[in-house]
Amino acid sequence: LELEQEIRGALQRKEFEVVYQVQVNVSSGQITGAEALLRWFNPKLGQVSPVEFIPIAEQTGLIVGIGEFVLTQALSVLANWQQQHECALKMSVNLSPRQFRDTQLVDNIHQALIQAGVAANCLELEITEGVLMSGHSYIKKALSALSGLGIHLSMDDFGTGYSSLNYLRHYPFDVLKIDRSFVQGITTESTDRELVNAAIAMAHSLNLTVVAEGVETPAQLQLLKSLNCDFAQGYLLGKPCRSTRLLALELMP
Ligand code: G
Ligand code: G
Ligand code: MN
Ligand code: NA
Repeated sequence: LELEQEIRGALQRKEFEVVYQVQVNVSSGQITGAEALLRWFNPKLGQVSPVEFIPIAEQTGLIVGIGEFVLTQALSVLANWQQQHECALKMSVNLSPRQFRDTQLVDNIHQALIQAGVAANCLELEITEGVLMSGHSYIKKALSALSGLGIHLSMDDFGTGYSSLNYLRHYPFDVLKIDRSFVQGITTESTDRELVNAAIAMAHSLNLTVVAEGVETPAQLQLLKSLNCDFAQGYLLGKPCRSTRLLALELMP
């Protein structure tokens, strides 16, 4: 309850910040985009992890305002980043289930793109199985509408859920993000390596691109390259950083 009270005022007090973790083309090593990740620093509670406060923000509906904040920040940073490099860099933003109950979600995202002057196909929305699990028809409608605008949809944490394959059949995904728990094991566990290999092959046969999450070692990156993984993200390539740092990065390795 204390957490809920603090979340209520956090937007007004400007305690939220968005940080950015780069995504890299595995074969060229070039930075192609970033994932926006929310951070909260509260004077009383200190740094609070999204794992702790996002579920509460979801239950209370506060995630709607917070989500709008993240999207606005991320698109504004993306516009600057693209202008600076004169190239179509991409931005990934996480969406949580409760945000889909907002009937204005699709309109708001569309307006935010126009406001920022960013092309729809440079925005990627990361969806977890939790979003799809309810099977509500309005979720399917919203995802189709977002896809129709040209926005890319990415299945986050792939491999950890119960029926990710079934969701790939029924929703217009463009990107598959392999969960870092699989990536961690690829150089030591042959099972993990084979699962990642199969996931990449399957994704490619469905015309999806693949992002490997949580890449921490050069050996993991090398192996992902041999498996034809398209993009990688993780501490090896860059920890989440502030926008000022992101804008100062060289894109080429
Ligand atoms: O970066 P970090 O390890 O703190 O992220 C923890 C979890 O919080 C991840 O699962 C991530 O997807 C989620 N998360 C981070 N930022 C956002 C956000 O802006 N919106 C939502 N819905 N989830 C986020
Ligand atoms: O669940 P999602 O993939 O949206 O969230 C990404 C989470 O993973 C964030 O909390 C981010 O800080 C964390 N993360 C990013 N790169 C790495 C990594 O290389 N290793 C580990 N252990 N965590 C990472
Ligand atoms: Mn994510
Ligand atoms: Na993930």
